[in-house]
Amino acid sequence: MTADLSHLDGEARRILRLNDKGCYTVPTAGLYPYQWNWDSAFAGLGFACFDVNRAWNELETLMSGQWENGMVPHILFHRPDPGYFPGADIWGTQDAAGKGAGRVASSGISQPPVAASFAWRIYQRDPETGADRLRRMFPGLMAFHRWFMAARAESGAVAITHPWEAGRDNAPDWDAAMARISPEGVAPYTRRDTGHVNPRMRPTKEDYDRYIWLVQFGRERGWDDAAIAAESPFRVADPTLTFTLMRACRDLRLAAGVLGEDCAEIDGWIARLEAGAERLWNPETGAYDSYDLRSGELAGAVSNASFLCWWGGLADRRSLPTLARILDTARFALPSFDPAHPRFDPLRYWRGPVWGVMNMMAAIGLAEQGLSAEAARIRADTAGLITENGFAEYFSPEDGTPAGGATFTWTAAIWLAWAS
Ligand code: 9WN
Repeated sequence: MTADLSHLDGEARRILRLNDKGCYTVPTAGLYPYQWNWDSAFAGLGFACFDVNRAWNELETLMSGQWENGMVPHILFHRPDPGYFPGADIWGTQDAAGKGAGRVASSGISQPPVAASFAWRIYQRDPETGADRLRRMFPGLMAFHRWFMAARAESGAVAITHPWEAGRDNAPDWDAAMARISPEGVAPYTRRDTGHVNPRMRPTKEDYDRYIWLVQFGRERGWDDAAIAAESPFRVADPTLTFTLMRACRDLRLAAGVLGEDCAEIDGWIARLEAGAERLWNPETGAYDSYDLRSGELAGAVSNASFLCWWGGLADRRSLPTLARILDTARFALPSFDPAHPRFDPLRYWRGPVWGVMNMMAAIGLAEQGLSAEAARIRADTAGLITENGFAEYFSPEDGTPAGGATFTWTAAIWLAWAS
């Protein structure tokens, strides 16, 4: 007999409403009091399950923060809040080269571009009323992808200029690149995150010193993409950005089809990304990896982003044995880092814990490639983690311990849209 989990649907809707600030949603109150880029797109996907109009509003507010150069920032600081560090004053983007006048205060980097993918899904829920909203959003989404291809995809794969850009802040993927930074000249600062959640579950001080050093580095260059690309010691091609952009381009292409728009430019991006992704293939780990553009080395990191290749649309089975090994080792799939690696840490953020949003993308991609057993396992584990432990930010892959923030928007969203 299947258990009745409908009360969890109600709880998930309640969490989305709780974190709803009117026309945007915060990831969770306290710890993350602003609008984050990919969290917001997931929120839209969740809202689409019961309020399609609100879903479009979410994405429209996100796109309202788009810079003149096409970038959609990773944080929009709609209202100042002392509970989060670093705030708008530290990012100092008001005079940024690519921003344009009169824009909402924001960070100076982006995040995994899932917006087009979820706009497409929201549209599919209600094509009749959605066509108009999709049409109005289409040019902004095109500009966003064009910016990524021009500003971050010089290797074919998509690079991050800051660990926060991958959305996987302290993943071991960046350890070598981060170790090259000596964080001298970082102005004194006080972290706020460790006042909200157990420091054991967060990045270390060594990480934070470098995060802030990189923010200062970008600010000193007026957030000029070319200067940062030329001069920064940190530039790593990343599977999260590469595969989410690849997928978002495919979804944007579908949107272009129904809107009667030309697809040639998008086709060119997809071809470049497919060729570039090969640079991320690591034959030694048998999985997609991160590639340090400064040292020319692969990180040797098997992460949950490694398994976004199918979400990206690649019909590539080379990493299936590695996925099988990970699924055999982890009690709960998918850990964000290989449990067999000495750097695995079941509770420290992106160095081990399970993240529902990554699971959703990995499992949908697997199912689309006909790999239904793996997809079902990841979905069942995600549903079990939420059912047993609530709508936490992330979970231990060893025993399901809920970690990070509670009443988390994107966990509620993926429950409604996929896991339930
Ligand atoms: C920095 C909001 C965000 C997510 C990221 C996650 C975490 C921020 C932080 O929270 O990052 O952007 O301060 O820790 O790593 O993926 O978008 O939920």
